[in-house]
Amino acid sequence: MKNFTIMCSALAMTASGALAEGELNIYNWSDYIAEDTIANFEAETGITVNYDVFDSNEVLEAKMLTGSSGYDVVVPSIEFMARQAQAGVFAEIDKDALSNYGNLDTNILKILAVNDPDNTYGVPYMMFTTGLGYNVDAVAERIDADKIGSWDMIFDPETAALLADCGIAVLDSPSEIVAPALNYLGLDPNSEDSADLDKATELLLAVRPHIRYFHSSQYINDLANGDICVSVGYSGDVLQARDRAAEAGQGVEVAYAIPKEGGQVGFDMLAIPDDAPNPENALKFINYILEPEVAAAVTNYVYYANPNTAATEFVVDDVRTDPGIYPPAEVSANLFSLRPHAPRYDRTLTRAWTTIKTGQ
Ligand code: N2P
Repeated sequence: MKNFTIMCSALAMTASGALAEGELNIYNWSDYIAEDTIANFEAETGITVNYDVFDSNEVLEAKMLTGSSGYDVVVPSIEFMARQAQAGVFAEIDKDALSNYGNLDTNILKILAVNDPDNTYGVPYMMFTTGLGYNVDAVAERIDADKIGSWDMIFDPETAALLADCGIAVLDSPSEIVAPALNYLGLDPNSEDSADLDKATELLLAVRPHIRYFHSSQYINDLANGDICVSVGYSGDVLQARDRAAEAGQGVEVAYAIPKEGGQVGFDMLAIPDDAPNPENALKFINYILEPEVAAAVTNYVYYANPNTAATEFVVDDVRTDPGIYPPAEVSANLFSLRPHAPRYDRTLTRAWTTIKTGQ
């Protein structure tokens, strides 16, 4: 009888706890959180998390602009978030509800405020660069050493032709591929001039026959397994591929290079849709991510740098000193960031991207 009473009260507590704490629906990039972050948050708060993933800003943007996504926390890159915020998609962040907000790097907040005045709609989650992932041996067998770690691996038809047989993959993201193509041509990566876009399209069409596929997350496993030898990829994703290759023990060595001609540096933001069903739980999650140990654990697991000054002491040495994760000043000087597109340019870009992908 006594056991039964204890059982009943335990059940009542669980039920009332679950009801009181409720749910949280998160839509994040794939391979972008530590394996235990969500479970730890659930254990600490009693909130039940539904966690979905995407792999490109364009996919997330389509959901946000349609509305009624059902999500409470989403993670757009800053240049996409800025435009979506203008369209009224996001709720203002209640910073008073974020006791850990002061852990954020104030210089980074200032940079982000250029696109999100007063940091109204977003809290920075992680930082990334977009560069080149490659199979060290396969590439060395095929091209000259001075081409390795250069955008020539993707944009120079002669170099790409030498790599085509071992497999080239490219992100399925017009914004993040056309920008480095423009930069490679010596043009402004943020140009919205249609003559510039034509030049970038021409460049990409010239290498199109050598590109095996366009996809924004498949390259992690394919690089790790040796099924492709080069991919345009996000810094941490390529470094995760490097680890998966080492763990598989099949002799595949993967490396990441921020191209010598320069590459994109970006910030992904935690934002709350205006129609989020559980906005209070969204703030609890964002505040949880801002805890130094939590942010550091994500960085240590996914190999993306975080903007949390207080977290740095918890980032392991190998990660903190990896130039692919925390680029040194001389490399950073060569990086560019993206600005929000004008809607009109965006439509032209989408058309150009279809031309590039279909190769005609
Ligand atoms: C995670 C990719 C995040 C960086 N897989 C691109 N925003």
